[in-house]
Amino acid sequence: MAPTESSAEVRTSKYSWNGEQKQPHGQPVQIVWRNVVFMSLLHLGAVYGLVLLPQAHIYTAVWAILLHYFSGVLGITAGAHRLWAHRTYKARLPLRVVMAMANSVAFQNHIHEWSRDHRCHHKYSETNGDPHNASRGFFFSHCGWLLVRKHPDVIAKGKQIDLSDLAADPVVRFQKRYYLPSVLLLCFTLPTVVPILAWRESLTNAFCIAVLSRYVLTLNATWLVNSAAHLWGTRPYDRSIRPAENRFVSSVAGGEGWHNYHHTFPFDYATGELGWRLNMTTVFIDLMAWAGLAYDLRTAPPSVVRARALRTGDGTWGEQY
Ligand code: ST9
Ligand code: ZN
Ligand code: ZN
Repeated sequence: MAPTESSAEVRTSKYSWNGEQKQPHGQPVQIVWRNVVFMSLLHLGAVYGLVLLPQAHIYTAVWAILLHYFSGVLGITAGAHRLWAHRTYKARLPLRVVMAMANSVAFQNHIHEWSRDHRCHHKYSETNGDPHNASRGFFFSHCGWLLVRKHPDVIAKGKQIDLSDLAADPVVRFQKRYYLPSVLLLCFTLPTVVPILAWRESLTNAFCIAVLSRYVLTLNATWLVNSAAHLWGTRPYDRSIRPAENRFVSSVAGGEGWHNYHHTFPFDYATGELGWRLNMTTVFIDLMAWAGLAYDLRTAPPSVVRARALRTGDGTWGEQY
């Protein structure tokens, strides 16, 4: 049943759970029940996978962790985020192909859609044009935005964003065209079949641990960047914006929790100024550059970072060293 305007108002409270008043979005919330059911079942299945863990083969757990990092670091942070959404460096064809495959393992929308929404997030941050507008609270920015129809501003503003570079990349076009089959094969089928054939794992263990628990782990690590790292932490580079430096999020999200830095210097491939510290993705990109597969890495000069921190930061710059 489609929710009415008044029922939507009952559902949306005036305050975020950190006590800040939310920005009015002036729209009835239209819940997409298919997504609510899918996400709920997925999370229940993921918990069941954790229950099965003690009786599973140790290799199944190792396999799930490997898939988590492969999809999270290559597919999302180094791939969709730092390469395709922000163009912070360039990558040669073989690396782009592997990262596009890893992106399908992550099943977080294809690269074109992910990058489009992420460019909206940066350009219209914390307004109705931001798909996961954190001024609407923790839950909305974490995963609630995937359970409701988008605010019309997201679509209207998003249409003004230049996506020609994505349309020109044959790897992005191919992955978009064959997205569903690639997800069925790389996110669901192969992760289940490998443990069954290679170390005789049971179908239930393989599917629940290497698919459901692993997928939900990567999703929540990613979502924390949009929720927790937009709420909690210091703001050494720009105190006027919500994104913050969040050590916990950086440790679980491959280095993406240095979010005040990232929103201030979005062109920087390292998304932080602490080098390899809690930043596995920077380690990966540096290794790829060393191997000649990544090049033209862009960074913010230290003098510019320092000047900006002294001018607009909250006074905590330097404390992170
Ligand atoms: C997921 C994404 O989880 C997560 C993104 C996170 C970002 C994090 C960033 C920081 C990086 C951190 C990385 C950490 C990694 C950790 C690693 C650990 C080691 N502009 O969308 P529709 C138009 S996905 C312009 O259906 P509705 C467009 O024409 C999870 N236009 O809107 C579109 O048609 P098309 C799995 C736009 O109907 C049309 O509108 N996936 C824009 O309101 C309709 O679009 C899901 O759960 C725009 N921005 O539905 C799927 N947007 O696409 C969830 C739309 O054909 N999605 N248009 O061009 C849905 O079901 C729906 O999108 C909806 C909205 C229900 C949410
Ligand atoms: Zn970004
Ligand atoms: Zn952000």
